[in-house]
This record gives sequence, structure tokens and C-alpha cells, in this order.
Amino acid sequence: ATVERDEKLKERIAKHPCYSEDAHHHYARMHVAVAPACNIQCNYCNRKYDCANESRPGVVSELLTPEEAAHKAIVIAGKIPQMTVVGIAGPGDPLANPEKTFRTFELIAEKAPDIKLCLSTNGLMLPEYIDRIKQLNIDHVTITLNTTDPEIGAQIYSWVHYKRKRYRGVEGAKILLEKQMEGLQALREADILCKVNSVMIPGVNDQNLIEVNKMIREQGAFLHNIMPLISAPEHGTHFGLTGQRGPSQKELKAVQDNCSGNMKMMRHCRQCRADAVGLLGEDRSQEFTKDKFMEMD
Ligand code: CLF
Ligand code: SF4
Repeated sequence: ATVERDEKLKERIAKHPCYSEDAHHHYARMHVAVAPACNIQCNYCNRKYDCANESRPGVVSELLTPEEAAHKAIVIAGKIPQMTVVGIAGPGDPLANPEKTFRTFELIAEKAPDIKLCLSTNGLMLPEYIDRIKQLNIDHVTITLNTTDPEIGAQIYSWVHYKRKRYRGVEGAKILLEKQMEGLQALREADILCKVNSVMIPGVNDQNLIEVNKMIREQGAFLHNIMPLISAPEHGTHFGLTGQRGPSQKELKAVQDNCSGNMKMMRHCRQCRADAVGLLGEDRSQEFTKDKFMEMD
């Protein structure tokens, strides 16, 4: 039975360039940027740019309506045969824009049922929308989870907006963590593959990442992606402006190595833009800007 389960799992990740290191040489993903709003404020994010939970800070993606996004996805799937996954990862949080996000997935599933659907979120609204995620057969969900400790969370998140109220400091960080844990559990129960992103912030959460790794492994996450904080002052983020540095390659690798005995670590992440197109590391987004793809069929 374990062999059979392993085979099934292999099949589920075989064509996903982020979930399988092997697949990323052969299969491509695209992001459609349909989700502008966000419900929290991370200190490594400037809202003028893409969601830094799954993106390279300092990049501005072209915002689309669900109809435009679906058209783009179908056009690109026709032109790039290795295209296997459509992800929504911004420019804000997909689940802070539930109607736009789910409408987009619905339209794509109708017209191109073979394309895998992928979603990346800060997790705050994940318990709320787990049923819609199941209904739509979204098989890959990423939660960005940076700490297991609300005191540390208070240094990473300046506020959390939940059910019409804004919470600051430890109080906000607590709510976010609670929802992320509930979300992890709900994904596990629904048998949806879960990847966790953690942004490594030296002196803030670096010592705590091994705990994060342990916790998410116990909660059944499939893959852990520890990404370096990018904090150029010109990006205008809180961390950038207060001189918080990102980790060196060596520091990042040391933390990844420390965790690697426990579960699968992702080491080929390219911190994609919210409208990325192509193989990881090969950005073809400029070939498919709105003025271009609207003319294609
Ligand atoms: Fe996109 Fe993310 Fe899905 Fe991949 S990206 S929503 S899981 S299809 Fe991949 Fe890009 Fe890294 Fe993300 S390399 S930033 S991990
Ligand atoms: Fe920015 Fe994403 Fe954090 Fe929202 S969740 S503040 S868009 S990095």
C-alpha cells in the first residue's frame, strides 16, 4: 500500500516544476496576476509591488480580470506545450480576493481541464475557503509561514486584518498563526499537497526556522521552501528602510541543510513574479503582456 501511495504521489508532482526538482527542467508554470488586495502587512512587502511571499520584491505585475487571465492561460497553454501549471500568487493575497481568484480558476478548469491549479497564500483565510479549494480540485497550495512564535511574528507583521478588524503586534501575529495551523490541518485532511514558504530574516526568525520546519512536518506539509529576505532600500519596505539585511547564500544553505534531515527542502525556487511565464528561471512574461495576448488566439 505504501508503494502504491508513493507512486500516486510521484504522479501528482511529476509535472509540477516547483514540487519536483526534476520537473523544473521540463515543465513550465505561469502566474496570472488577478489578486490585488491583501489582508496583512508584512514588513518585507511594499504594496506597490508583487506579494513578496512568493515573489521577487520590487517587481510590478500587470493586473488582469479573471476573463483576461483565463484567456491568457489558454493562449499560453496552446503556445508552450510544457505548460502544466497555472498559479495565482498575487500581486496581493489570492484569498483576500476570493471572487477574482476562484472565478479565474473556474474559467481555466472549464476550458483547459488538464492544467494543474496552484495557489499561494499567507494562510489567513485558508480555513474559510478550504471547501472551494477542494471543489475546484486545486491540488497544490502554498502557505507562507515565517514563525511559530507570535513574539517573532510581531516583528514580521505590522498588522493583520481579520473579519473587519485590524490587529497589531502579537495579537495579530497570533491570529495569523492560528489560521495557518488550521489551514495546514485542513489541507492535510483534504489530501491537498502543501508547500510552506518561509522568508529567512537574519536576527529575526532564522533561529526559529528549524521549529517551523518541525511543526509543518508534523502537520503533514510536503515541501519546505526557505527563501532569502530581499531588502533593497529602494523597494521601500519596512525592513529595507530600517536596514534589515537578508541572509548570505552560505547562511541560507546552512539553515536549509539543518532542516533537510527532516523533510524535503525546495532549493530551486526562483522567487517568481506574479505574472511569470515559462520554465523557472526563464521569464517570458514580456512576450505575453496584455496588449499582446489579447490579440492572440
Ligand atoms: Fe507558482 Fe508557487 Fe505554484 Fe510554483 S512559483 S504559485 S508553487 S506554480 Fe515556485 Fe516561483 Fe518559487 Fe513559487 S519557483 S516563487 S515556489
Ligand atoms: Fe505583501 Fe504578500 Fe505580505 Fe500581503 S501577504 S503584505 S502582498 S508579502
